[in-house]
Amino acid sequence: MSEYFKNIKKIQYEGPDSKNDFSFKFYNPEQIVLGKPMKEHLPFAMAWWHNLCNAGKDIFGTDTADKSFGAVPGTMEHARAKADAGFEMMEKLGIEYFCFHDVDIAPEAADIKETNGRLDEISDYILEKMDTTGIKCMWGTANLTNNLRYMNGAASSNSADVFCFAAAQVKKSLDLTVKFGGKGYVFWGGREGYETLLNTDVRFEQDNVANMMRMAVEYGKKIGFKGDFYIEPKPKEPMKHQYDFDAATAIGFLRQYGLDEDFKLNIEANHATLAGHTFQHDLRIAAINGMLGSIDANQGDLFLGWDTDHFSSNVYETTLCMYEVLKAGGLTGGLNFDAKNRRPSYTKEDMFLGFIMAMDAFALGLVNAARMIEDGRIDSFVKARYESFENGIGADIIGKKATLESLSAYAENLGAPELPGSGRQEMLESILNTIMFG
Ligand code: XUL
Ligand code: CO
Repeated sequence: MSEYFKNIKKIQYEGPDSKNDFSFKFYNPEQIVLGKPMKEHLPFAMAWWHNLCNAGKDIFGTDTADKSFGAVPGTMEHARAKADAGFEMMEKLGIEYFCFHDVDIAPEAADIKETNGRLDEISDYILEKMDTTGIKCMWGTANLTNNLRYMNGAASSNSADVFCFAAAQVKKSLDLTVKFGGKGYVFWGGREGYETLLNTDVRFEQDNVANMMRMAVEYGKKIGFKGDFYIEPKPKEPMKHQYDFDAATAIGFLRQYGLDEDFKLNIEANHATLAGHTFQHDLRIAAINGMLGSIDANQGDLFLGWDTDHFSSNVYETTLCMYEVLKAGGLTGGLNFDAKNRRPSYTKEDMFLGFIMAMDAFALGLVNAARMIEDGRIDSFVKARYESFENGIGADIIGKKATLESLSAYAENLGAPELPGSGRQEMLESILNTIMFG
């Protein structure tokens, strides 16, 4: 087995004064934050698809990066070379998990039986590498978007045969996830949505998406899957409208179909911003509903209307993300870098530099979030803001002792209410800046 990244050694923590680009400035895996090592707060994962498959193609131009890893693309030799390169990178970066789609790890054949044979073969190979390195699987999923047959959706397709193919891929991907001891299984509804309501029965399609998920839960139980199922919300792209629009929509869907006990959410930063929310908003909505399971850690470009999957560099975003994670008591999954280099950053070195930058950005975010919690000013401001509900009429409302009549009588006696108190947004933003840079 050859070494692909020969000129890159294991990436070490050297601190913020280091001028070595191939070192961590802030990610110090053993540093204790709120009582436990940074690496336990930040279970990072490598996304097989972006890191080992995507080579920079866009609709106006071809690949810029060489992801052949010395083999002919589309062959099983290439599949093994990708695994070798991926494990070498994870080891050198100190990344302990990976996430994968079925088609990322072995090339799809024309016949699904043959594809499954290839998946058996490559998963044996990957399992051996997991054993020797200690690297684990965070989550698996099925790619139900690329193949032509999914042009009208997979579980939401108008074709029963296509639904069956999707089911077969979900089954195999769950088998692989269990084989790898994965912590979770993701449903990202890539083409589960519509282009026009003129040809779409939304009720029918949503029922069928839930049908597929219910079957996955049942099959998971049969084969001993102990992890979480996750929905990864996204509002659009590739479809004009996708059914799992955002966290709130996905939670409503799961509750409607009685799937909320078996599913949590995998929140992706760039998907939240495409839905017109902040990353923190979708994390908070998932968290307050007990459904914050895992995170696709990336960043979007707010000037563009599509999923750009940048490596995260925005420390405000990583700080507020880690603030939500810490307050939620952690994740059942982790932080999967569903991120890719920009097209002109096409070298092997760039592959490492993207991860180094993003791992540092999350380390900074973690430290800042811990400081926000230890500082306590933001938390106590929020608590004090609602203190009129702690006793008197407010407590009656919370305790469900009030009625519209009793509240109306109270209001009549009140004269004019006091104004509700300043929101102090600027003061709070200043506190945040002081915590981050003080
Ligand atoms: C697509 C996306 C996917 C999922 C897994 O926008 O985020 O890569 O994370 O299918
Ligand atoms: Co994603």
